Amino acid sequence: MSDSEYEGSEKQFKIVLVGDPSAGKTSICQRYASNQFTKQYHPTTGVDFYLKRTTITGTKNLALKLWDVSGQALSGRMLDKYIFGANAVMLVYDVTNSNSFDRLAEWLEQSKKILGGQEVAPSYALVANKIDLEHLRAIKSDRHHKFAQDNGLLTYALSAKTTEGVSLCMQKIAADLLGVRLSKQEQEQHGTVVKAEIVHYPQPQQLPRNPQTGATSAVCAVM
Ligand code: G3D
Ligand code: MG
Repeated sequence: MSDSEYEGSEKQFKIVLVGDPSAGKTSICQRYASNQFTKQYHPTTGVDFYLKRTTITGTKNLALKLWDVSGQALSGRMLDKYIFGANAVMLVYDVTNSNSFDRLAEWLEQSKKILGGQEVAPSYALVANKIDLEHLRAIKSDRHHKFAQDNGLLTYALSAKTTEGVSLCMQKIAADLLGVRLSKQEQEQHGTVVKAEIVHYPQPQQLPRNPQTGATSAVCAVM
């Protein structure tokens, strides 16, 4: 069997998400496959599966099978079974958690060991999740890009919470597997515009004006 299967006119790809617990792998799968985001955190045990049907360049029908691997699997015995036959591996980390980034070297090494003998080499993607938490960012983008460059990885940054970048990332990975480029229109279609929240700040109080100096003054009570 080749690296990807045809079922009718539909092409299927196996995409495996790996990375430390809490990096957001399940959230990315749920966001992409069913446009949901839950704040309830249930650690994945073993592996969960998601299926997303999509099209690329308007004509190619794709079934993306997402394998959401438990963060605990790195030290388990089943990792090779989960990763075997993958067309793409997404190395997911949480931008606010430097441990989750540091451990990707090990995830990458294990994945390469398992997939090394494959006829068609899989693609590897470095995925920075939780970019909505910019104020808590622990991994600067230059570290991200250096790791990607050193290891020949595709790179993405996204937020499963706000949806930013999720669909575009998955479509680009799929396009890469097909050996095509997304059209500008597709890039725009899958690039989410994140609406900024409107914050209503309290209006400054009308303070009494000192009739002699013209200055405003406020009374501060120290309790
Ligand atoms: P995992 O599957 O990699 O173990 P999960 O990670 O998808 O279960 O997510 C772990 C926690 O991170 C969850 O929160 C989840 O809501 C949160 N999370 C996932 N993606 C994002 C994101 O893009 N932005 C933010 N702010 N949070 C995210 P809890 O609170 O349940 O631990
Ligand atoms: Mg999970």
